Amino acid sequence: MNFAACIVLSCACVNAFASLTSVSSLTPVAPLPTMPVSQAVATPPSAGAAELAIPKVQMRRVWPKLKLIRPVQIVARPDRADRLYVVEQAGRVIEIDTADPDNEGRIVLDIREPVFDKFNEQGLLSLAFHPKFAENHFVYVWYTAQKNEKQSDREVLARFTGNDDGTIDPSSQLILLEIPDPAWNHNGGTVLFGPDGFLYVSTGDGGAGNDPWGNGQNTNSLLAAVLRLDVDHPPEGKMYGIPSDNPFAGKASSAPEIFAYGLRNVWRMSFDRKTGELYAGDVGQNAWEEVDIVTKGGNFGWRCREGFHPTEGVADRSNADPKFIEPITEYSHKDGVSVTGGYVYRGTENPDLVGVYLYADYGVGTMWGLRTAGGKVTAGPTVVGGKHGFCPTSFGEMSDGTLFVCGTSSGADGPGQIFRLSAMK
Ligand SMILES: [Ca+2]
Ligand SMILES: [Ca+2]
Repeated sequence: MNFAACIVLSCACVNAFASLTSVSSLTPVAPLPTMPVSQAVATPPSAGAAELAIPKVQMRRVWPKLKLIRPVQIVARPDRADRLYVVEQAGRVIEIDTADPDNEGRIVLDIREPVFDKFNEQGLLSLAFHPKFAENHFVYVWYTAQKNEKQSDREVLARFTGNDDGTIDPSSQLILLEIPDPAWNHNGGTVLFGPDGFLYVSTGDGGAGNDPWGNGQNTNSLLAAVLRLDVDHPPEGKMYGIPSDNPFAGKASSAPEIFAYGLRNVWRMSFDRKTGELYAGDVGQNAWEEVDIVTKGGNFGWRCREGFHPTEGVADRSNADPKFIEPITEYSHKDGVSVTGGYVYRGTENPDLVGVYLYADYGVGTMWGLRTAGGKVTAGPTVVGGKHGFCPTSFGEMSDGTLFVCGTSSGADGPGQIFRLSAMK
């Protein structure tokens, strides 16, 4: 690993790179592509062209008085339509009063200890509110922790409990799961609840390059996977339950927590609130960034496959088994370096945008849109916009479907910013 290269790469490596030298020549402020990225999967639209059009997207800066340091996620508080929580990578959570355009935010959680964020992809990476947060005040977080005298470096899933005033008690931590982590990079990760009420976690393949530990195709490993846990019904002596229809539930040969695997480093994933489909941006290695619709029991190909291609430099890449589920789309490292998965727009203010899945590249700031039906792309992907010099770390969705994107300007350590997204008129 080349940590020095990572620091020099001020923008282009928060969530991505096994082989930093291969991307060190990329500048995070490369011009946005003006043409749609060529794709192998676009199916001719069968409905009317107007219906399937993908509008350009406008980004409007909101809450400019917030002083955010490396914001990595925006999450809507389920019991308050006027509150968003922003996750900072170092381990703080900032609450925004969305009704106040001059809001300066309020720190509602600070767990910079025990979070360990020495290297670029480490830190507090994700937060999810329990669907019944109004009743139980539970939030779930995913972070990296440093080794101590008893434990190795690890990825941690923990629950914290909030107070009536919206703050979250840092002393309320209950650790649900710890996964030993062999390298500083590829730590996932998103935590979120599905429409089924289960908690989904993307873990990352552990790190280094070419998945040297073979976690991607090892169904005994919790790494390189999306896990699905029943946090509401832990059996006696356990921290969580296993949904009975998890693909490996009750099978001794594999980890019952796994929902899907063969995923290199799903940094951001989301459910389409209409269809229930789980969209994931799986960060590529040196060549291809991909978007997947993650299905139960699916094997998404890593480390044998990168995008629609055999992984360069991997000996077992010829093992391109039909069991591998290909992405729904990809883009090459000519057009970006690290995919930030987004959301399908389901708001009401932008009718032209309804049904469009938006995603972006962290390194170059380009934003794309596409439509799908039946798990296949039916329109796009097409470049819908983005912002030159802005590094989008995450999209966020309010309860009414309004979408935001957060990230940093002028590199990973530049000022944190939030933009509201709308269809260009
Ligand atoms: Ca790791
Ligand atoms: Ca794949």
